[in-house]
Amino acid sequence: LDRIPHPPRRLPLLGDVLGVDRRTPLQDSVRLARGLGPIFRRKAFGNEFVFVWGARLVADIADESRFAKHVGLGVANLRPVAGDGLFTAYNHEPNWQLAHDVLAPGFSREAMEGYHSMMLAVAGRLTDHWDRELAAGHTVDVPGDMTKLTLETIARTGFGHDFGSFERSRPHPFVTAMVGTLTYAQRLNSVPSPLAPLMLRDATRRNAADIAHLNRTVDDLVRARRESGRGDGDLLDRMLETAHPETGERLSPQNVRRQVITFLVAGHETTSGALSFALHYLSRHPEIAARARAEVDRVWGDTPAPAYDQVAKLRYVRRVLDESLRLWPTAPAFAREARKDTVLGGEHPMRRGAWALVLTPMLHRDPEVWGADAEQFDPDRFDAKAVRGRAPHTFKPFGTGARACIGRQFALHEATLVLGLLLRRYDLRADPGYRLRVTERLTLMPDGLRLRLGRRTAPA
Ligand code: MNH
Repeated sequence: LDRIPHPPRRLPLLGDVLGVDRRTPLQDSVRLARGLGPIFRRKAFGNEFVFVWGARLVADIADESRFAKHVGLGVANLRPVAGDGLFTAYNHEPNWQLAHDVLAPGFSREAMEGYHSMMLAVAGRLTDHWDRELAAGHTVDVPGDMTKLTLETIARTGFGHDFGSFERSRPHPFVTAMVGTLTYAQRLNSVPSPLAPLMLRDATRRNAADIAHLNRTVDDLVRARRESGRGDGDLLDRMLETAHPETGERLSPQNVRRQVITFLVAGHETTSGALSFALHYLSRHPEIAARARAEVDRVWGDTPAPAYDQVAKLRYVRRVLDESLRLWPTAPAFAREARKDTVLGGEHPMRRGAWALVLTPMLHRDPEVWGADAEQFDPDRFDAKAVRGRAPHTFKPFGTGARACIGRQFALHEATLVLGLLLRRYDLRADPGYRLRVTERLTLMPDGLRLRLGRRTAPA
């Protein structure tokens, strides 16, 4: 451990808390990483965290025979919300494998094809809303509207539920409660744990109310389904009706509640951020937007409702999305623990159970992989030839290994479809005064991003 660099000025009890901002722990770590190199330590209130981001070390820590997911920090802080749901389950908890096996078919190609028309319908609500804003001469609230879109998409496709987000002027109370629990979980990391009950008394009370609200929403939704019968084999049907193919076991009611919360939260917040960052970059790079739109016109023609297969054919739009997730992976870190005593990168001994955080935004900017212009937005980094030339484990927005994101294809399909529809319909105009600011609540989101829309100018 002694050989791992850390910030120079340490305070006796507090650790490396100088110059940090409780609201931006991730961006502070990125700043520190630039000075300290591919592996470093940060100490806060007696806890010491190890971060790795150098491509060589990350490739090693991705080795599933020696390392596995670690449920720590932000993820562990969500246990009171999501319990042994898929995202927050410990590796050894039997409900992880059970839920994984029962729910994985809900993300197969066939299942995705089944969600497509609902995704299209939700996107139609968004464009109706944007058409009205455009006609009224208003700018649009990008993160707010992307959150409405992605919440409605996961709620309808997964659970047959309609939150009515686009009919509301304020965020749905479910979203407010969710943002509350995510923000609280992040704050817990920056408070000395023995003092947390004292320092966060009001916040803790609010958090309990937020969790109660999430539970109530989900219980209502499950009750409605039990009364109305089946939902065409959606995720909720699988949770309620499907037995494990080998053991015949089913999810318990308590576990179903945790899975529903997990999917409603994990299934929209990060996709919303990814879409928002992509729209920001498209508005800043008109030449890239023009190229993407030309592809949409070529592949989709003027069909009002692109088919499932026509989405994956938007190769360049997909590269825009990948490049946005490279610079701002909206789930910006994941933790790995040693499964046995081992040596990381041939240099750093780790005992069984020792863990480190992978700092994805820095991995995605490692100049040895991405070059000296790694800060530049350039979707061509993801053309087929460039991808083939890159080492494995250098692009990890969806985590790694057995515990990697189960919703990856879902998110990519949804986001590519929506970007295609928006590019085809609008000119996206940046506010020249806007500087990208990123808010953190475990996930990342561009703060205060608004765009001015134009009716698209004549087709190419
Ligand atoms: Mn998702 C796990 C990122 C969209 C449901 N997701 C992860 C992990 C990352 C991640 C990183 C691994 C975390 C860890 O190792 O601790 N997820 C994303 C991003 C997007 C995303 C960047 C969108 C862009 N995720 C989605 C969607 C869904 C979803 C959409 C559901 C419909 N994700 C999950 C679940 C897990 C997960 C569930 C936990 C999987 C497991 O541990 O088995």
